[in-house]
Amino acid sequence: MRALLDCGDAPLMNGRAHPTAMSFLQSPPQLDNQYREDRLLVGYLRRTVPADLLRTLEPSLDEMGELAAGELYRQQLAEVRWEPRLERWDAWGRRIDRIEVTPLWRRAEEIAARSGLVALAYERPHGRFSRAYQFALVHLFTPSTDIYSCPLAMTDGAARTLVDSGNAALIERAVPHLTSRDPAQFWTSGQWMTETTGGSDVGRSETEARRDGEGWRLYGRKWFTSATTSPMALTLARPEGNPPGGRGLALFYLETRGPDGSPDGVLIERLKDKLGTRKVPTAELTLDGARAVPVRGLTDGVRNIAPMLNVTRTWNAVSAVALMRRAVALARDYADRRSAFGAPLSSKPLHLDTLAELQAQAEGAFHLAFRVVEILGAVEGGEIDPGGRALLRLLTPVAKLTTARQAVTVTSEALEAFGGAGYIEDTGLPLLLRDAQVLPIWEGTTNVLALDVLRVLSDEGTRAALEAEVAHLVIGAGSGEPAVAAAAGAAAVRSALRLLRETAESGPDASSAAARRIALGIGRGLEVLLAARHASWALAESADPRPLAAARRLAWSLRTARDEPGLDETRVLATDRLEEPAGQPVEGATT
Ligand code: MFK
Repeated sequence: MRALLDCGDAPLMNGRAHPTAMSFLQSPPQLDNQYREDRLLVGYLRRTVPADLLRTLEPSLDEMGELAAGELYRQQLAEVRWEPRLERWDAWGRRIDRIEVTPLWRRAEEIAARSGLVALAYERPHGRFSRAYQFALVHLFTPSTDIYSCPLAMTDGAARTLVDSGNAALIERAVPHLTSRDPAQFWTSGQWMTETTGGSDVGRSETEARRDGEGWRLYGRKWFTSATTSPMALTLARPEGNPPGGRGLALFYLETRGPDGSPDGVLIERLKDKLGTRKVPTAELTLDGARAVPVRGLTDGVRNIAPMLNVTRTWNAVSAVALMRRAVALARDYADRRSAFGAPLSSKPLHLDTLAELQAQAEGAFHLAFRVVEILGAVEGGEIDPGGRALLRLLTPVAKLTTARQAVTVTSEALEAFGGAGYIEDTGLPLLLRDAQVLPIWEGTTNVLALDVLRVLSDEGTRAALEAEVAHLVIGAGSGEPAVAAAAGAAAVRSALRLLRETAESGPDASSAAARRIALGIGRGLEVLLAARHASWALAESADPRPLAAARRLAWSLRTARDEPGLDETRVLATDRLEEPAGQPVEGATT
């Protein structure tokens, strides 16, 4: 006790040392540079991006990785209890409807603009690789910025929709802001679709568009509007006299504030009290004569907003992957710091098995999401045939629904890897699960997207494009162990297509009841195929066994492969460390 009292900073209580001075304190998990220590992201970029181009991109990836692990992560933890605030009135009774976002959100906007997190997709400085570069940065940025990826996703979607619409006046007015790298000029966009009638059956929307001289004004109520701080939004409304249903809706552009900065017919009623994404200022709005401009004709609003949905669904998939990666990085670091029953968690076979499973799931999801990103980049550059377009249309909802469900499972399990600490708010860990839980819901629930997949698969050309993709990936996986895993992935996709055929014969009810199994079967099968192809490359390139361990584990989880993962490969995947430097390229692998 004397020694404790002598040591300068031991806290004193009534002359006695505070009990915490003597008791055990667990060190919290830490993050290293999120680019440099992301073996999967680095490997993926090395495999897919030309080496000389990657060398020019790496400094910015490295910088984002450093920010994400350092300053932004520290700020995120410091602000864990902060939330946006709505001020509806000023001191003198004027309606102002201002939302104050958190300091981290303000900082995230600036970093996003300067880093070109939206702009890159439109500047296309690296051709078809621009999308992969953009989403690699997004992958690093997302987990440390409290779902600021939400307004960015909608901004990217709005830019795509406006550019595709051919509406020259709106393109000239808004796109330079949406794609600006200057934070003072940069605008984010809202995507206001959901009304009290629901978020899935959008065709029932009640908002009316009324002519006002040469222009239009909107009247109605929007029930969930994400990130309601944006200066503009794309939204749906039914022009007077139009028929019911999605066809009778039109897509409108509006700006949320008048020239003097006051609310322009857009009233914010309240912020939503949500389970997660609590830093995202989601609001209920009344549109009371908001001035709006039709984007593309006065009908077919749902079809016309679809380009936005497809872009935001891609962001959703990348965000799911990014949250999983963060959860696994923290759990893995913690396994080395946390000792129980006399040894670190990282030495316990069952804990390693859990970590390996999380890593494998995150790895499969990464490949699926980034496959969509690759095809999107190629399609936007006009570099791909109609089969590629069909594949993109199919894989976008497949990736969104598959990765979103995985994100909930992986983040939940990762919290458990911290025991009780994972359940305590100011560790910052519960945020991962609560934020992940929105991913299967917004931008179309799992079931709504599964039905979309079913619709797309009714096209023979799309089914042929999927078969071609499977065949291409099987070849890419080469021979040996990667080929065995790839065969399991191919079998899963084909079995989903068989289920589609069989249920179609029994009628529409049977196929729609099976839609989720079909869509997830395709998603999980493709994840294995993509992971197997990457494994084959990694073995050939550097004899790195980790991607193969992930592919084999994913294949095993499809239950089409018979042999269980071995303990050695469990260890290597769980710790994501190679004890020995990589050896010789492995026979049977491809480059
Ligand atoms: C963190 C990253 C992500 C952040 C995002 C954050 C923002 C979140 C905010 C939101 O959640 S905004 C709300 C998102 N809402 C949705 O995603 C709606 C979900 N519901 C659906 O997707 C429904 O299936 C749908 C609204 C499309 C159903 O409406 P309808 O009126 O029954 O439309 P229908 O008949 O299915 O489709 C109309 C046309 O659009 C058809 O073409 P045709 O007119 O030529 O026949 C469809 O083929 C076409 N279409 C539908 N979805 C499409 C599409 N075309 C291309 N791509 C799609 N995805």
